[in-house]
Amino acid sequence: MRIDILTILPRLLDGPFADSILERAQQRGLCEIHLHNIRDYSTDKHKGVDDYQFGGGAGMVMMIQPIADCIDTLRGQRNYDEVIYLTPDGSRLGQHMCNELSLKANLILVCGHYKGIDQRLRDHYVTREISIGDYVLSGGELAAAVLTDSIVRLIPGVMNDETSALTDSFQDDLLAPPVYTRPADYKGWKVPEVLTSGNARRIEEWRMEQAILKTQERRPDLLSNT
Ligand code: 6GU
Repeated sequence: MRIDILTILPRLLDGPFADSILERAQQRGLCEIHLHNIRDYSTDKHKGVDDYQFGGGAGMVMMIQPIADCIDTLRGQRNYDEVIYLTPDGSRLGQHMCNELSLKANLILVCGHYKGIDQRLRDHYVTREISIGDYVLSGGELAAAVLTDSIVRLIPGVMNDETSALTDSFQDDLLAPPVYTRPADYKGWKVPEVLTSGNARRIEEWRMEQAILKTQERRPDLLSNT
């Protein structure tokens, strides 16, 4: 998978992809993440990327030209499955969308700032608009980092234990059950007996029961999804 991220603040995204699972995914050749500074594509004499909005009002709008030229350049090099615009008014990201996007080959992510990007980009270039939740961030970069992490970790071979993505919270519309490690007794706080029983069937049943209980208690909305 290849992900191209368009941003006016590429440094904001240097950190998130340089460590851990995202670093390993790139080292293993399972994904490539390319950052593009939108300003580099500005044909404006001052390298401007934003301007006042038509009709007046506070807040700048990101101009169509630099972003359109950057996308055109990339599209001239390969086919893209989606051009995704990260925006609080997009469809809300969930595990099902992550699963779907993890099967794509080439994605463009566009990060907005200020009042957002010129609507004509959304009408003519963007194929999908995604929000990562009902709150407002100061720009799309952190949302792009969240989206990238959530999909890259699902690419086969990225996670060391191939089955562990399957037992994540949300993967089956259930929250994950409690987990424990050594010691089995810490200052009298004991690990549930079933987990040390060695009885695989009982352990599986206990985990499922705990997942359902936790989901009923914390996120009953997930149970009514199906
Ligand atoms: Cl994708 N962008 C911004 N700026 N804020 C957000 C968001 C995206 N998703 C939730 N809040």
